[in-house]
Amino acid sequence: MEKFRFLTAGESHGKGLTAIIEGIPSGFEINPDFINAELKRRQQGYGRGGRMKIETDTVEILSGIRFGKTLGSPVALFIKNKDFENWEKIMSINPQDYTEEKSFSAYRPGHADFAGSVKYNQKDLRNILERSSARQTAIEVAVGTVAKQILNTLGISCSSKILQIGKAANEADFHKEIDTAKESGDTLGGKIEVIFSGLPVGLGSHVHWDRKLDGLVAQAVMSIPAIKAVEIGDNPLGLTGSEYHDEMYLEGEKVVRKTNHAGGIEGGMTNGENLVVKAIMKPIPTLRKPLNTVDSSTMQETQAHFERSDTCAVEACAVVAEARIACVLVNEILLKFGGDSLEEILKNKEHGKSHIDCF
Ligand code: EPS
Repeated sequence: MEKFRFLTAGESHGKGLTAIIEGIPSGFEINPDFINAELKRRQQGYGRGGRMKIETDTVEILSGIRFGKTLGSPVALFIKNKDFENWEKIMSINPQDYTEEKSFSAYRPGHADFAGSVKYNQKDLRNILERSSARQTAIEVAVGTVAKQILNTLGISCSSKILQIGKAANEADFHKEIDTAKESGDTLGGKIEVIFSGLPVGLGSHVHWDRKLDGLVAQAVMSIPAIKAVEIGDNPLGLTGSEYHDEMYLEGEKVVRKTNHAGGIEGGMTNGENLVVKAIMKPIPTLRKPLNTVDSSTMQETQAHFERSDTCAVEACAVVAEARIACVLVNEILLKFGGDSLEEILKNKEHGKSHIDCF
C-alpha cells in the first residue's frame, strides 16, 4: 500500500548516492537549499570522523521538479561522494582494475561483515562494508527532506533532540563523554527523540497489523544503522493504567488531553497529539581499540579490522530518524487524503472532515 516509494543505490566510497522517489503529487514546493541544509545537519555533531571533513554533501535534483515545484513525475536525487577521487581504482566497476588494496578479512563484531559475507558469499569484507556503511543515510536524508517539505506545506513540522550519549543524560556532559571514548579508541551510542506536530487524526489504522502507524514508524527507525530499540511516547513499564493513559477533556467542542504519554498514537493511529518517537543507538562497531574476532581468510583468531570511522554519530542519527519518519508520514497522508496534486489533497482534506472536528 505504498504511495510514497523510494529506492536508493550507492556504495560508501563509490561515485555517489542515488534515489528515485515515486508517488509525489504535483504542486509541492521543493527547495534544494533546504535539502542541503539538512544534509549539513547530518554531517555535523560532536564525535564525527575524518570523512565528514572530506565531504560537503550537496544534492543534485535530476528530475521531477520544474520551477521549484513537483510535477507528479519521479524525483531523482544524486549526492556525489567527494572521497571517490581517492577510491576510483579500488571501487572501479572494471575487472581489469582488480586490486586487493583496502580488502580486509577480519570481521568487525557488531557490523554487517560476518553475516553479510556469508549471505552474499564474499571473501573481501569490503564488498559488504561499502553498502552497509551509514554513508547511505546521506541520500535517505535527502529523500526525507523532500518528504519534510511536503509535510511543511500541510502544516506538519518536526524537531529532534539528544536524550543521552553513553552514560551522560545532560547536554553539558555529552562532549566530555565523547572525548573520553575517543581518547581510549572506543565508541559511544545514545538515545534520541523525534517529535512531529500538526498531524491530523487517523493516520495509520487499527484494522490490520501492517497498517498500524507505530509499527510502520518502528520499522523505519529500527532499520537505521546501529538502532537497537524504538519507543513511542513514554515507557509504560511499571506504570498503572491510571498513571499512564492520557485522560480526555472538552475545550468547547474539541477533545483535548493534558498529557501525551502515548506519544500521539492510540490503536495504531495518530490521535492529534504530537508524535513522539525515541530510539536507542548502539556504539559504532568500528573501533580504533579493536575487538577480538576471527579472520575469515586464515580462520585464526585475531583483532578486528579498523577503518576510519566516527566516535559517536548520535546527533546525525536524529536527523536521519526525522527523515525516515517523514517518509512514513507522507505515505500515510497520501493514503488517507489521496490526490494527484496539492490542490486535490487540500480539497480532500477539507471534505474528509469527520463528525468530530478535532483538527
Ligand atoms: C559515514 C561515512 C563513513 C563513516 C560512517 C558514516 O565514511 P568512511 O567509512 O569513509 O569514514 O564515517 O560510517 C559508519 C559509521 C559505519 O558504521 O559504517 C557517513 O557519511 O555518515
